[in-house]
Amino acid sequence: VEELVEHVKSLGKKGLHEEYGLIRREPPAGTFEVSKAKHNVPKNRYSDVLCLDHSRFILPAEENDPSSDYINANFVDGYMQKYAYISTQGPLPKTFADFWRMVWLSQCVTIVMTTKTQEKGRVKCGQYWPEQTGLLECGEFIVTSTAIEQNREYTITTLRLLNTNTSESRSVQHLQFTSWPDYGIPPASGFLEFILRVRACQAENTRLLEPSWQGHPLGPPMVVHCSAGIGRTGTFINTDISLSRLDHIHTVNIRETVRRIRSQRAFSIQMPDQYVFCHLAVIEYAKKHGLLSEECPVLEDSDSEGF
Ligand code: PTR
Ligand code: PTR
Repeated sequence: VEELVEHVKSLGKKGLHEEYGLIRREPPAGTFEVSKAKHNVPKNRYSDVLCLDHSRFILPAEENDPSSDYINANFVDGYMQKYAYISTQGPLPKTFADFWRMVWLSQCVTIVMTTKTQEKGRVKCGQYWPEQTGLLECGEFIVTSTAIEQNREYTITTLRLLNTNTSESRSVQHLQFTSWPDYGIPPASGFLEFILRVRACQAENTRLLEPSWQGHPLGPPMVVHCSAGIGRTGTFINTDISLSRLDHIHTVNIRETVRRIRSQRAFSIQMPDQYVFCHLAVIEYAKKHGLLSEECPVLEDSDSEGF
């Protein structure tokens, strides 16, 4: 961590923005052909946020509709864990059923949402789950909300997902972080608390899964989304990976982690300040866990404005 602090101190906010600029200039790590196919275009929330072919989540195509295998979602590896996350856009009404098919097929038990459904009067994500205790039908699934825990910066909803084709049902936890502005950065301490809650839910829900998961204590992929599934989602995943790495081998490499995430979910981390925030969140965590002294200054006051 000391190295990270030195790096942040020596580059300052401006230098980190430049470092991020270099990462952004690298060409994408593959093609976007399936995203661009005519019948799939309406399934993308943003025409400029497409998903890489090589890492996309492929749904089983329905007979007589080959395009039904597409959803704007990519697998992203975690710290020492392949397929730890599925990084995706905020579902559109016409993709709600596809989203729930993906959750079902991936055996996901934890959904992380880092946006509100509306911000500044604009729709950022569809209401694809029942918000209050209630019920929502999406394709072959019936989603029931059974409990809600409301906190200042996040809300946890317990959902029951019923597959009407097989009559099986599963419990899924939905964790929504509600204090993150689009294109902005969240309050670091609230965000860290949120990540710890997400991890606890994932661990607990994995324990409740069939014995087949017992050799995989980290569990099935977590589905993570915001509006486009790149800015806030990328920042969440980067922070989660960096904290795991810090816990295990006491080092982080944010630049390389961001590059690796982008090689699987293109355009991840959307704003220069989100890149700076990835550093500050790790430093905040290190301070909280006694790996750094609380007083250790990192950015100049003028630099840390807004953090
Ligand atoms: N075309 C959109 C835009 O220009 O705003 C794409 C976009 C939207 C990109 C939101 C990133 C966004 O943020 P996030 O990934 O955090 O939802
Ligand atoms: N609305 C986003 C923007 O204009 O910043 C859309 C976008 C997202 C554009 C990613 C380009 C992007 O690619 P890169 O991150 O490689 O510049």
